[in-house]
Amino acid sequence: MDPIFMDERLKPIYAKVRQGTRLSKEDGICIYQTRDLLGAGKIAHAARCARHGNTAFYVYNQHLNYTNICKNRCRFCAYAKDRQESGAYAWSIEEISRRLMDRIDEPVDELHIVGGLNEALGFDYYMDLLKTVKQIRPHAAIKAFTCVEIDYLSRLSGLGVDETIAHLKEAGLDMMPGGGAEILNTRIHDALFPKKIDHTRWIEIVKAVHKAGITTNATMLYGHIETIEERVDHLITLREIQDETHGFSAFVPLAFHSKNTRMPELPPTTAVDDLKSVAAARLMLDNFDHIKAYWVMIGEPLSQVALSFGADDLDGTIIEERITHTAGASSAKGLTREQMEHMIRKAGFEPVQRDSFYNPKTRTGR
Ligand code: V47
Ligand code: SF4
Repeated sequence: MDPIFMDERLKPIYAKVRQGTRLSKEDGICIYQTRDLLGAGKIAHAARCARHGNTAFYVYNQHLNYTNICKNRCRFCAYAKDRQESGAYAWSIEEISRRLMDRIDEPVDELHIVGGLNEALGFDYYMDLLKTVKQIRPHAAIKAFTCVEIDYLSRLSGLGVDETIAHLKEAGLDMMPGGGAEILNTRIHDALFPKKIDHTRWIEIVKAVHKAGITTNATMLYGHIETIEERVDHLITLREIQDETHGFSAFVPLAFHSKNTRMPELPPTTAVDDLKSVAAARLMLDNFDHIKAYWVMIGEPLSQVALSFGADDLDGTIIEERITHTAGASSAKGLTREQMEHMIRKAGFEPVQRDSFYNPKTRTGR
């Protein structure tokens, strides 16, 4: 039986999704604008279940933010500091080894490594970082650096983008997270992150990374000054890249947190907007397998609900998240495997612990 929609405009969208017809920009805008949140959620849930049934994924991961010193100083970022500011840090390779060794008895499958653009660190530092992490954790995947860092490293090393990626891959880079895209458009770039690479360069780099056989995630930072149309355009741009490269693994909507940023007056995103962002992503990104509800940003309770609005993945255990907590996130800094599984089960789904490439983990050994 077809679901009952309070908003008649959702009926043709549901029909398209059932037939496997691609949604238009207007459909995307409608999903965001509708007052029928549950109707939009039902369509997204149907699309999610068609791909993943009752499964909800999570990964046992550890975040390492090797430096918060960054020359870009994006307006939305609470994490970055200037070198001389109090609280600025850059971890030595020894410090990184220590942090890995501190948790060596835990079954970590993924190391999520990102940092600021710190001009005191040479290209050798990045190579040593990857090699050291691989040596200490040979069986964990290294998910490191955004396209912003790849562009920076290519300039730092004087190597072209392709050669830079090849060196990083050789040193142990397995995949890349989705950060740095923000909203892929010139207006937002110029207003919020003028020193960071723009959307043209981000697209150029992500395509080069995919061509080199490295998969990446994609993100969208929402809830600041962007319009709904700009959000939908962002999703369509990602969909077009995916048609060409098939290199995106998951999409992660990132809810803006304003505390300690240069836009402290902006209110937090609402639960309705967070859920619509998940649903719109699931429905517009018909060529993405995975949509993540990043519990750190939207909180543990809402991420449970998001599993019924199109999300199939809750990201991971994390343990020490810094970027969003510096900007005021009130979620936990990390969760245990038991807590992740409890959250998923209580939301009515079957938890599957995965590796970075969505292969289910068997529970024997590390
Ligand atoms: O690029 C920065 C965002 C990103 C704030 O790929 C902020 O699996 C909210 O990309 N409020 C980094 N967001 C984090 C990221 C990520 C996180 C988890 C999983 C994955 C993945 C990727 O965080 C940045 C920027 O878009 N960010 N400041 C803020 N104040
Ligand atoms: Fe630097 Fe990234 Fe923060 Fe921008 S978002 S200031 S590039 S660390």
